[in-house]
This record gives sequence, structure tokens and C-alpha cells, in this order.
Amino acid sequence: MLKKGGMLRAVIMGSPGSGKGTISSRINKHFDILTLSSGDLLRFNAVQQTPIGVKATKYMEEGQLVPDNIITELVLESLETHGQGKHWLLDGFPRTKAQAEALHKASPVNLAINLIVPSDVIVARIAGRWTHISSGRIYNTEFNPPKISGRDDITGEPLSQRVDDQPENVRRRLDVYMRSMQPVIDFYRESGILTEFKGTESNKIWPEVFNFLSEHVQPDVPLP
Ligand code: G5P
Ligand code: MG
Repeated sequence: MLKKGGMLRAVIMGSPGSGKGTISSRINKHFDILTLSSGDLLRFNAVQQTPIGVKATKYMEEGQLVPDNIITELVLESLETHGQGKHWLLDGFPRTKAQAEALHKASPVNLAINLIVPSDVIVARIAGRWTHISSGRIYNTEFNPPKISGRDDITGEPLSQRVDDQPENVRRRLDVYMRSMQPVIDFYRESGILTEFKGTESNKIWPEVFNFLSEHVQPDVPLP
């Protein structure tokens, strides 16, 4: 449980396309909270062709989970390097009970957010997603289109569609998610630190998350 004035050790969970990246980037704009996405870390490593990136690519392209030891080392190292003395929030990690236990041993989580969005809404969203791989910035042809079609707003670099966003891979990812995450969600529920947000629109879920987080961490930038 997060004590008043304590450091935030948070995770944001939710099925593929539920809006974890979208909500995390808003958290980033409004709070002094480091946000780390395991998927962004993996995609960055894949583009750079690092040994981890090379190993992870085949799992990601098939919509399967990357082995626990690879992702756990990557995330815990990144937290060690960037998270010291900061509030932090992990997006996409842990994804299995073994990962949750490894994180608990390294640095116990004190707040867990779960986004619950219906599967039919998700499949439609993911079809329109475009990503700027090196920064992790996300766009959607309808929800938040880039200023210039196919280009990142900040760098002007080309956007790409994730290989794992093909419809058959999305269905597999939803399936994998349901099977591997239930024990993780149960783990945080039993620890008394789980808060769930249900809805079909990130714009409605976001103010609820903002208000909830504001009870624990002072926002730098208020909601408009
Ligand atoms: P990731 O990268 O963790 P997923 O599958 O968990 O990927 P994903 O797909 O990144 O999750 P998200 O972040 O929850 O989804 O959703 P998002 O990107 O914010 O929103 C989806 C789209 O909908 C975007 O285009 C957004 O603009 C749009 N959108 C958002 N809100 C709305 C709305 O209200 N309305 C509309 N119309 N659109 C909206 O993991 C990828 C792979 O990496 C590996 C696995 O292989 C995994 O499959 N991996 C791991 N493997 C093992 N262990 C781990 N811990 C791993 N982490 C990653
Ligand atoms: Mg994401």
C-alpha cells in the first residue's frame, strides 16, 4: 500500500489496445512520474538489433510472450538505471506471475491500475494504430491522427504499423493476455492495491485516473 508522501511504485495493466500507452503518456505530461513500457523497450531493442532485440523479435511478431528471464532482466535493469529516487509506473510489465514475483522481490509495487475495455472495441482501435518506434509515440487514424499523415509530430520521421497488430496476431495477444494475466491481477487484488477503471473511451477513463493518482502524487500540470 502506498503511504502518504511515499514513492509511487505503480503498474498499469490492461489487454492489448486497452489504452495503457495512451494513458501513460498523459500521466507523463501531468505528473513527475517515470513511465516505462516493456513493449517500447523491446521494440527499441529490436530496431537496434541488440542481442535481446534479436531474441525477442520472433515472439513479438507471433503475439507470444517473450521469455520471463529476458524481459525481467531488461525491465529491472532499466528501472535500476532510470528509476532511482523517482516515482515510477510500468506499462506492460509484469505479464506473468513469475515476473510479478521477480518485481516484488526487487521493488514491491504499491499501486496497480487495471484498464478494462471490451474486446470488440479493442480490435477496431488496433487496426488504426501507427507508432513512432524510437520514441514510443502512438497515433490512431481516427482517435489521435498525426498532424501530417504517416509522420511523427515531433521528428517528422515516418510512422510504422506494428507487425503484431495484424488481426490474427491481435486475437492471439488477447488470448495470451487473458491466460497469463489473471494470476497477476489476482496477486495485486489480494495485496489490496488494485484499482480498476472500466470504459470504452480513453478520454473518459483518463480524468478518473488523473483524479485517482492526484490523491497520491501532486500533479505538475492540472487538467484543463
Ligand atoms: P506491448 O507493447 O506491451 P500490448 O499488447 O500490451 O503491447 P498495446 O498493444 O501496446 O498493448 P496499449 O498500450 O494498451 O496497447 O494501447 P494504446 O497503444 O494506448 O492504444 C491502442 C490504440 O488505440 C492506439 O492507436 C491509440 O491511439 C488508440 N486509442 C486509445 N484510446 C482510444 C479511444 O478511446 N478511442 C479510439 N478510437 N482509439 C483509442 O507488448 C507487445 C509485445 O511485446 C512483448 C510481447 O510479445 C507482447 O505481445 N512483451 C512482453 N512479453 C513478455 N513479458 C512482458 N512483460 C512483455 N511486455 C511486452
Ligand atoms: Mg502499449
